[in-house]
Amino acid sequence: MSIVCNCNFRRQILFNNRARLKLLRHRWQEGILFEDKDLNQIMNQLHLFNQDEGLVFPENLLEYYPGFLSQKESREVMEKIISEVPWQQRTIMMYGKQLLTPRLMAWYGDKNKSYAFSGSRFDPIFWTDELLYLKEKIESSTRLSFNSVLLNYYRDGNDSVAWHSDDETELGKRPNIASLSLGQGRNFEFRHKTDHQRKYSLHLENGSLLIMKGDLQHHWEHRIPKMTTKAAERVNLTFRTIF
Ligand SMILES: O=C(O)CCC(=O)C(=O)O
Ligand SMILES: [Mn+2]
Repeated sequence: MSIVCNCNFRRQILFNNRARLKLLRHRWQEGILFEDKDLNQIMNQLHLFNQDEGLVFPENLLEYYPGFLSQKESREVMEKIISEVPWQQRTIMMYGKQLLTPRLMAWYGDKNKSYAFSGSRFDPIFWTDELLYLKEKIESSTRLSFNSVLLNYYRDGNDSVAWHSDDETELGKRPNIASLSLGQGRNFEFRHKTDHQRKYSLHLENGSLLIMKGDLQHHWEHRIPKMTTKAAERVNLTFRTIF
């Protein structure tokens, strides 16, 4: 896991360790046991750095929980989802042109929770047991609730998602979006809408959970860029609330 910014490498490490520490604290609050050695290792690493540096990315916009699912469970869930979901490659409007999405997609959720973006409308397929299990696991850990999920299937490193923000009106003003990553680790890049020099990259690992919240979608765009090296498949699930 690494958060990369164009300013300070030490801050990246600090961010990673704090995010991990927060996950462990969170698990502790949930009454889930974790190994002391994990915590000690992280605390020791934290002491290597200047405590005053602060977080690179504000915690009120973003939380990152690596290892939300185990490596093994993540791979198993990914294989099942890939084989069971009726994937579609959609036509969307981007930069004034009709383009095929460079990835496969599907939309699941409660009845009547349709979602439209970039000129493409998705009507929901009703929850499978697998997706319902993941939704409930995320809901009980985060104390957030969701009624739908967008699935993206990146077949290899050539698949991607272009710069965008998830700011459609049906998601509400400050949407909470829980993004579960399975399979190949990929870089998730953010840039500020009015200052593209303010750019960050978070490596989303197999089994990690990212919570996007607050004003993130209002002020920042994100993307998954294509990879220049050979890459395996990845599935990303973004749990959302449609109002
Ligand atoms: O694949 C990801 O991690 C992000 C996907 C995404 O941003 C989206 O579908 O809106
Ligand atoms: Mn998005």
